[in-house]
Amino acid sequence: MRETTPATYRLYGRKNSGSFAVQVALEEIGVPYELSWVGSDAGEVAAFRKVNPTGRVPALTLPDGTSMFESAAILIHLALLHPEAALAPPPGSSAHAKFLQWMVFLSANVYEAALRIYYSDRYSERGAADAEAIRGRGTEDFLQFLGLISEELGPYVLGAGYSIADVYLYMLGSWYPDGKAALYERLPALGAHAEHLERRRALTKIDSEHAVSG
Ligand SMILES: N[C@@H](CCC(=O)N[C@@H](CS)C(=O)NCC(=O)O)C(=O)O
Repeated sequence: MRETTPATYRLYGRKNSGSFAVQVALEEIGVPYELSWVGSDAGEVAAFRKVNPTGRVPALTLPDGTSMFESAAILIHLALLHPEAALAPPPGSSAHAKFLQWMVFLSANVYEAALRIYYSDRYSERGAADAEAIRGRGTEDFLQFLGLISEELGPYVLGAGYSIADVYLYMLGSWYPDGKAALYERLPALGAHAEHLERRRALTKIDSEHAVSG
């Protein structure tokens, strides 16, 4: 009989980064995975570009050896591949359409605004000279986009039903520069949402490992 090594996922991440939501998804699915923390120094990032040419985390190597990046794409793929984990409504349903809508909204708007906050000097040829203004506008946009989704919570992103979009939202909110408590004061619906999520074992486990700031 042929011996095979059990195929596993390999998640490339960094503390306080977008790998948080992917790690929670893998925990909720209950599949084996290995974790590679990618350091920020130039040599490590250069080596990591073989896995993800953008040099950014998260990236996920699938059990067949394929590597993929973009946090929303990874989460959607995992949700579709592991329907038993109920990370998303059934594909083709209207609820799944809303799931896709919010996943892309969070990635294209909230995550993007967070990058302007944390990498503000990259957004102008003048570098650090314009960073404060860029950070300020990024923070305003971040709050505006979160405000928009917070009005839809009931208590979850999709209403009564939990999905991995909730973990994605929770993670992004935790990046608010003044901390989670200040964000929840501004947007109480997000605070109530976080209380629901903090009852989930996988999330609290990874929250303590990542020590997401806030
Ligand atoms: N659109 C990408 C953004 C990924 C991204 O920018 N990740 C940040 C950490 S949260 C990163 O790797 N930053 C390092 C850098 O840009 O040098 C995604 O959703 O995965």
